[in-house]
Amino acid sequence: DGTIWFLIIGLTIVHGSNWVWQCEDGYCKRESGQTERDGYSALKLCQLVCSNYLNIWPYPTGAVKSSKELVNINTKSIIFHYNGPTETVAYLTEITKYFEGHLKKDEPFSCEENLYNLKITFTPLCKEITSNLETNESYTLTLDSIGNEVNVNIIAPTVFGVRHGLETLSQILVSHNDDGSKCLSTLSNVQITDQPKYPHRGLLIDTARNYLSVDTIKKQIDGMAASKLNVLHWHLTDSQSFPFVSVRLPNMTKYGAYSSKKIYTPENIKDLIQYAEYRGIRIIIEIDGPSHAGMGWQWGPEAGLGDLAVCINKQPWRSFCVQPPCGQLNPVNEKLYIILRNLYSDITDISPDRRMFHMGGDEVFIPCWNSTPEILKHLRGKPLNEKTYLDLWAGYQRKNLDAYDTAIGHKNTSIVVWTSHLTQPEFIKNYLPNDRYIIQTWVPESDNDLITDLIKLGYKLIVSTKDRWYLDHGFWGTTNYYKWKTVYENPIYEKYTKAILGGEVCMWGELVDDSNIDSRIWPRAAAAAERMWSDPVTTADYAQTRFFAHRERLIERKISAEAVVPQWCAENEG
Ligand code: CP6
Repeated sequence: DGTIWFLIIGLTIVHGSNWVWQCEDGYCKRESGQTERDGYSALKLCQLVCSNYLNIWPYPTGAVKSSKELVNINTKSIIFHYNGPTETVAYLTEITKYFEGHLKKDEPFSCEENLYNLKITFTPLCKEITSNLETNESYTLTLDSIGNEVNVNIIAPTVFGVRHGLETLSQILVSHNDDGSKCLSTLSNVQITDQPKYPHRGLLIDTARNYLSVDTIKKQIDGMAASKLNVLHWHLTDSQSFPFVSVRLPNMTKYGAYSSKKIYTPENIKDLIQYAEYRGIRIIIEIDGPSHAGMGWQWGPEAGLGDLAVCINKQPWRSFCVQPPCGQLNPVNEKLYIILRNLYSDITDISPDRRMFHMGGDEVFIPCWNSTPEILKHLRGKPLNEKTYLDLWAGYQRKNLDAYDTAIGHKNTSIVVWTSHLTQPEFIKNYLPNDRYIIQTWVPESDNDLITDLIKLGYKLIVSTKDRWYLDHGFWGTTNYYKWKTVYENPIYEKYTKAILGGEVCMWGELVDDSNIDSRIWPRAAAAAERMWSDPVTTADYAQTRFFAHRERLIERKISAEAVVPQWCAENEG
């Protein structure tokens, strides 16, 4: 017995052997009087027909048009056509591989009737295969059914747009098996135009508080790709550990890594950069300093270089840093800048063409420097006030930037720093040129003024609203039904100007490692992804049906996204 589709104008009913869903006002409901509870997977199919945005997450910003008619795909007959510059073929071949993985063809489809062959044509117009802030990520997707063929055309300026289009396609190909025969279905006609509102849509991971395996990082990249996030901000080092293997400075991991296995070699990092690029994601590395640096930096004296970092493991910075051991780089040791240059040369060897680099700059604790004899000696004759320490810090930052530019051989990299004392509006313009620096804000939502002041001063911003987009906060607070809504409703659109490049949700690593990071990040990071891609004017309530479906999609892709409601709600409120 196959599945029968009833199509009535204005009311769509999706029928299987034991279940009936009907679409009313954009929502799928169980047909009244039905007592059989089984049939959850068919809900997806009803929602594809019923939901305004075809259950796509994040929802497209351009037109979405579709028929209400479902067709079944012959999974044994999926063909790809590459219709663009030869430089793009390798990239496109790679994206088709994981697209086919998402279809789970290894679990055989038993659907046999009225099968359509699927032909997918990719047309990227440009040959570039690396992305940056200017990359055009738009695409158009058209799907038509003719005879026994479903023809999909994805046309885009870049392979990155094509990839987004293929991601969208994978979201409107729904596999379901409630009536005993597993089918892959889609709509008979679809037209979508789409492009993101913000060019920088990021997730921060922190591999210094707790080590994350390469596979765990790849899993986060998979979740990002599913949600059209495009920047992985890798907070690679911090006070607690230094897992980055510097070829020029092997002491960094010898002293800094948690173990000889908890490290990232240049090969690991190159592999991750490539893996991410094939998923539309650029990796931005952060080496935090002058604060948030401790373990890994202890070997200066023994090498005759003096103290590279100070205050390591000292009171009262133990309590300030929440966890020991702490430390700060020693700005008055000129050898420090040679070490930094070598570190940057290693990073350049790994990724020579990167356009953005993160230098941290957060949470410098003046009393650390203010109690270090070597630094006090250096400042002799100057008043020991805030201005003097900010000048010292700014001097560090200037030499740090020089070290970086020397290592990479040009001055074209955009440098990101966190908001800090140094980025206060009254100081920043003297210290950080706005054509070199991008500021990442982590102030709470209530601190609008800082954001508008920085924009007035000509800075470009990345927004990480602390009380909404710090994913560890949701954990410190109570678990509740609104966790994802808090993330979703971050109103960055209210401040939308060309100065806001986008944002990042942050997964600080103190309380996560391989064992629990998936569920701490997902599906909430996807809520932020829709904010940054679509910038919806509607509240989370309007998105929840699709959000629950996206969470299921992440689970299907083996990302352990946490439950956001009882299944009952997904069945009855959606
Ligand atoms: N680590 C680093 C952190 C934080 C920052 N930088 C942080 C600070 C306050 C909160 C959460 C995280 N753990 N390097 C600040 C940017 Cl509430």
